[in-house]
Amino acid sequence: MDGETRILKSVCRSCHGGCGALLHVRDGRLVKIEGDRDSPLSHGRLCPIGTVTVDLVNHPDRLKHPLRRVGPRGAGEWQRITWNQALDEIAERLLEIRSQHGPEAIALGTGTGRHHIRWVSRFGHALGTPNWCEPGFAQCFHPRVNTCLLTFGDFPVCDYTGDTPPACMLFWGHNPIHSGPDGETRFAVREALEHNPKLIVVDPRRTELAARADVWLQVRPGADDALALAMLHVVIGEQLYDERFVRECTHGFDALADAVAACTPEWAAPITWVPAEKIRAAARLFGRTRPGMLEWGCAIEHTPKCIQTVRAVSMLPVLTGNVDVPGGWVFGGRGIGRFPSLIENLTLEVSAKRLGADRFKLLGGEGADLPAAHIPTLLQAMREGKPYPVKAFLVFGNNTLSTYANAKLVRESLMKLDYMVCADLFMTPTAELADIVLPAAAWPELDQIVGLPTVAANVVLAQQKAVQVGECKPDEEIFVELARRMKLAVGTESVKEVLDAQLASGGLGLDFAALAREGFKEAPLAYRRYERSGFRTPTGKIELYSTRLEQLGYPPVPFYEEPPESPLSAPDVARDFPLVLTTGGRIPFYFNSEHRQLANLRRAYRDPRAEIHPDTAARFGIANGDWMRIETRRGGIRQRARVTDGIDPRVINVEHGWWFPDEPGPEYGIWKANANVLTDNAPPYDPAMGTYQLRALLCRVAKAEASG
Ligand SMILES: Nc1nc2c(c(=O)[nH]1)N[C@H]1C(S)=C(S)[C@@H](COP(=O)(O)OP(=O)(O)OC[C@H]3O[C@@H](n4cnc5c(=O)[nH]c(N)nc54)[C@H](O)[C@@H]3O)O[C@H]1N2
Ligand SMILES: Nc1nc2c(c(=O)[nH]1)N[C@H]1C(S)=C(S)[C@@H](COP(=O)(O)OP(=O)(O)OC[C@H]3O[C@@H](n4cnc5c(=O)[nH]c(N)nc54)[C@H](O)[C@@H]3O)O[C@H]1N2
Ligand code: SF4
Ligand SMILES: [Mo]
Repeated sequence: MDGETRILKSVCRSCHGGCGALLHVRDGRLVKIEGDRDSPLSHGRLCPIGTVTVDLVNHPDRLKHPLRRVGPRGAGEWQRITWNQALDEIAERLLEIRSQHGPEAIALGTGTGRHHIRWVSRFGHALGTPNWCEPGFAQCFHPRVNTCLLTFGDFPVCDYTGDTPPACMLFWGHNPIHSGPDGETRFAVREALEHNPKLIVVDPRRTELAARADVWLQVRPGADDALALAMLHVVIGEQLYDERFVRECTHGFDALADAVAACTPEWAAPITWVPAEKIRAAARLFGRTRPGMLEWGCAIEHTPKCIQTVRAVSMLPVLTGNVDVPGGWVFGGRGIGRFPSLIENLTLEVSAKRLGADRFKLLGGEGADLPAAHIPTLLQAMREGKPYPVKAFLVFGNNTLSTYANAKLVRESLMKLDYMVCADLFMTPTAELADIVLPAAAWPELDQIVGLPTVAANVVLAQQKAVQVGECKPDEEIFVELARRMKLAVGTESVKEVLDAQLASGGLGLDFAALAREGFKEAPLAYRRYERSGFRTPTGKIELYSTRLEQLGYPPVPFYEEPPESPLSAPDVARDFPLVLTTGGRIPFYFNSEHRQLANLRRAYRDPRAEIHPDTAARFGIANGDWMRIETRRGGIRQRARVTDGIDPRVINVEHGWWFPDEPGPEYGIWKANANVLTDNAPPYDPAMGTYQLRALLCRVAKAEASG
């Protein structure tokens, strides 16, 4: 009715998502958002990004209808077309490329934790290609997930929804106060902090958490493995471990004890830049204060030794018996059910063609939970046609030029494609390289089920369509329509049918319409399930010595290895690039490369900032707020100097995700401040996961002449 306001319960997905949201709709328009106090996860709170959802949805620059390129690729000349024209053309071109070059010549890309992420690989599997990718996959969360599935048989998360708060919290390469990382985690962390637990923070920067920590370990970027091994050395050497839990529930304790025998805090100090007594203090505090939680983040997944670092860090809660106990690490209940990934549609022969699968078995092969292609190998296939040509790339929700390592080489690779499609909310420097651009629906414009893997492991929520904007379509629907037009044998069911089937297999006893009415449903959380059923690993125990990794051909026990471009491993490079670079620490106003269009957020946080110590700044004549040039062997960018003694004089931290939608297209300033001009996608990679170098690199700085 005209003028009447409807309020719909939904779930914010402006980041990975999870915060309960009430969407106010009047005359078919989103007019207000507020936090849903009934939400079991966020209790009515929203972060700055969630708060401006109305501006996001109604932004004048939203893509509102499909576009076809008319000029040369990347020239920024576009013509409006209808959905029918766009979908018919895409279907036809994909069928053509598939029949000429094989289905594996079509690759799909997406972004982190999107509502539609699993639909991207599903559509790929339906059309017969094993090549889909996501820039965080080898570097974000999945290394932790895949490693834990192999060595714990499940993925442990922090117990925030139970009755027992943690007595000790260890934050490792993770700043959830800013990052979430599954939105509502930031609020759960704050609630846990109200109980005044002991705090240990491993971070090269003095974050808000580090500032209030009992022990702050200011680690050299990329030296986390040495630090974790030294802490394990102390926990074992000083018998701070839970003897019963270790004996009954773990496999390979003696092998681990042997591996860390030489890793004394004195050995680790010069490697990690953390004094030995601090390493001891942290290990003792974590060993003696129960229950303890580990909150870990993507910082340990941004170097090529990611899996061994993840393994080493994960053993701290294990040895101290903080697994599957109230207030510790728990295994969430599952209510969301199995997503029909259609992976069974790929024959073994086709799966074996997944780029990188032969080498990186935890990313793309038999050790992977949801196998994905290796990005540097995929880009090489685009550029050089080796090991076989990749001709088409369909990007559903990723700003490839911004978030893939070595952005200049990424552009060169994309320019070699025969056919590129981009679905996004806004025109981006990446979408400008496409043949067809599709207007995607934002989260308040679609139905989905939300069952996040961290805090919300035992909660399933409904995201509901509140409004329609222009001709925007949910990504899920685009896939269904393409599958139908291509006359694929599978993947043609409606979105509603898939959501209902997924809920049915989760066993909560309700379909999507019922979930949407109720808002959310909690599955019961049980502790110490292992006492009845053991762990789902070959030995039935948590594998400190991993039999599965050994079987896959990877080292079964963690060890220390220098990052490839560090002052210790590459002293020749360090002569010209003497500072250690880390990138990407999250800021609360933007999600990766997004939201720079939103005036309210830009007012709060106008420019990119790079952190530098006052001594280093003085050495190069840089003052707080100056534009500073940061260079690596790959290239140079500018960010504004944030001069702070919260960072080591030898370290520089740059923000990632920056481009400037307010500057002229088709580049929108993508080369000015983009952290990934600095990063590297060349080998070496993590041998199991294919991870490349986003952090722990070498750089130099200088004062920049003008803002540019
Ligand atoms: N507001 C907001 N929220 C986000 C995102 C966003 O862009 N904005 N991004 C989302 C995504 S994709 C992810 S993966 C998560 C990431 O969120 P987190 O996992 O919290 O990761 P970061 O904030 O990138 O880095 C965490 C901390 O690691 C530190 N660090 C840097 N290098 C190293 C190192 O070598 N070792 C150690 N131990 N620490 C290091 C940084 O200083 C930073 O404080 O956040 C998600 N949530
Ligand atoms: N140097 C450096 N690089 C990094 C990182 C770092 O720390 N340092 N972090 C890495 C990590 S952990 C990650 S996860 C990746 C993140 O990489 P991505 O998750 O791919 O993030 P973006 O590249 O910002 O792409 C998101 C795009 O999706 C669009 N979008 C938003 N919602 C929708 C939707 O519903 N549908 C569609 N079709 N589009 C939508 C947005 O407008 C935006 O253009 O970046 C990685 N890159
Ligand atoms: S934390 Fe994420 S889910 Fe929560 S309000 Fe912010 S953007 Fe939305
Ligand atoms: Mo990520």
